[in-house]
Amino acid sequence: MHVIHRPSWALPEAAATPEEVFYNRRRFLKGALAVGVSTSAASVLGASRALAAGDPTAQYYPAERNSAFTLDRAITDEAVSSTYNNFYEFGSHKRIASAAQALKIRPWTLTIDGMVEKPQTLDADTLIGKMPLEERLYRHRCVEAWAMAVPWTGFPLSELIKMAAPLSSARYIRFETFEDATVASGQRQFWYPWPYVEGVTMAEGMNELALMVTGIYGKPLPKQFGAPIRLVLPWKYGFKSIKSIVRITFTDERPVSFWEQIAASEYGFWANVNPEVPHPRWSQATERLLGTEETVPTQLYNGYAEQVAHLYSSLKDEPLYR
Ligand SMILES: Nc1nc2c(c(=O)[nH]1)N[C@H]1C(S)=C(S)[C@@H](COP(=O)(O)O)O[C@H]1N2
Ligand SMILES: [Mo]
Repeated sequence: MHVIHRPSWALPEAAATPEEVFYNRRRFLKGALAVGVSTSAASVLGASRALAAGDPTAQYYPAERNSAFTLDRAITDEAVSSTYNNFYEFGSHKRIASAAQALKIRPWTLTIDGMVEKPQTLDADTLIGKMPLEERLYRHRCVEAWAMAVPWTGFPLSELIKMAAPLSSARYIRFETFEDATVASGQRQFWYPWPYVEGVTMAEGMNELALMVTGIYGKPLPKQFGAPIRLVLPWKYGFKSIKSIVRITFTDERPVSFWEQIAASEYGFWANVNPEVPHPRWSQATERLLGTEETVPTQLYNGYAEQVAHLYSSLKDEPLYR
């Protein structure tokens, strides 16, 4: 097989060019608007548009794309990715988008607690307004061997960590999803260990790739993608990228995730993508690109080895790839 030594994320991304042009054009139009009318009139316009949509964060989109993150494949069609989602709170199948609209995302509070100097409870809209939003093109690889590539908008998890000021005793970050069986019918399936929980080490959380996501396709995050705020860890299997977060806890105990509680031998804590380590019930060598007929080889750390492999060099005895 032909081996490309440059990491694939650094390859020029011909396939995404039409999207790039589209976003740049929208930014240009926004700029033109600001020049054409006075600043205050422009901000009033922006505010009223956001108000019309009932979303005070709408004014922040589209955010500037960070060109450091490129792809080796086309961006997945929004119509495909927004109707094929894993979000077990709304059902154990992929067609949960309409059921997820029942989720009430405003007001939404996010609690930061545990081993931190600054425990706090934040309003999600306020947090989003404070953070440096940017757009990044990331691959996403589900453990079920389907994959997509999307433009997420968000801010580095490291910014939130700095804001929380963790104590030196904190070793892990535990994330928890909302729990409300009156809107999320999946949570009436009592055999699942609700709420959905995930976790990372402090070093993983500080890695530049770890992104707190608030938007996608240049817009605020639709509910089925995990509004109003979720985590995205592109080098790990998708189940680590927990949606609709309400609590972030700094701890010295390794969190036991939702899927680890269900089947620890199949879904572990680390869950780094590796084509050579099969899932106990299927191969991870290739992946199916959503919205296409294509199957492509899976890449070590989902193509992000250059940024994350060093995190694991002293952990060789751990089951890093499931
Ligand atoms: N709270 C919560 N987060 C979740 C899930 C879930 O069921 N509940 N599914 C995970 C899985 S398995 C995947 S592949 C991704 C899917 O994200 P997407 O629907 O935005 O593609 O979300 C992850 N985050
Ligand atoms: Mo997944």
